[in-house]
Amino acid sequence: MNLDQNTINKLAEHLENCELQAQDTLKITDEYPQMDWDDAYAIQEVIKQRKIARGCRIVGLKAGLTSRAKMQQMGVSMPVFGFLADYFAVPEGDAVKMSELIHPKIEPEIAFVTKSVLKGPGCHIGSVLAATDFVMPALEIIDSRFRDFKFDLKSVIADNCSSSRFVLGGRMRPVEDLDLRTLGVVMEKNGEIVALGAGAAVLGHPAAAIAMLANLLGERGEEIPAGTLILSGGITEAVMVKAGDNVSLRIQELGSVHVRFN
Ligand code: 0L1
Ligand code: MG
Repeated sequence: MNLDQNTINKLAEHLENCELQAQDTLKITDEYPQMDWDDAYAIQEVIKQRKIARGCRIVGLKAGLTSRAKMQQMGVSMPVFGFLADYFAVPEGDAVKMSELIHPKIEPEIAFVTKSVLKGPGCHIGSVLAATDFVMPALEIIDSRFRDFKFDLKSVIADNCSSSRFVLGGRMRPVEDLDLRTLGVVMEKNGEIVALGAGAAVLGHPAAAIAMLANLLGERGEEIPAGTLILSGGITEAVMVKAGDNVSLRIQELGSVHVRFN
């Protein structure tokens, strides 16, 4: 690690305040070019602990930048991982308040819920499927705190991977009789199709994103407990939203989920 604990705490406080006050900021590697991957995850961890200290519950994990479309959109080359706090959850069909966000985008995802512990190293698609209770459609609303989306991967990780809101809906389906790679995905905004894809867009198989996350946590001696909700990453590019927009996602075999913006 290249940053001391005071700097990590200061950056975590700054980024979290930007999130809570819907204020943008410059990417933090501008001021701290020496920041390394461990520093970035350490800043994210302090943000998580600040939320817990204020009484928030951590309700899940997320993988981000797991599809080629998203990597190309953001000009980056590897997935990132973050956490989901309780107030990120928006009930299906409810409205997201634009006044609480900076410049949100929305993306279609497959959410996993585990039924047994996943612990890396050595996790693979098979171990993830065996540990999965069910999958369901999810819309993730990301809201990078970095001005004009000018960031690099380390700054994104520190910023909890742009996590902001998510919506779950549709059907909870066990994975035994599903091929997640070939499930068709259609996202509509105001009745127009804005994104199309299939599960395989996420690293060849959405469970591969969960395996990567388990292996990354395993390197730190951590595991994914049974009953964990995990967003496996955007299947298509993320789409900008504004007040008045209605977005719906349909995933073959898994049903649909909707959200509004006001
Ligand atoms: O969920 C994600 O794919 C994280 C995206 C992070 C970068 C961005 O804000 O687009
Ligand atoms: Mg995402």
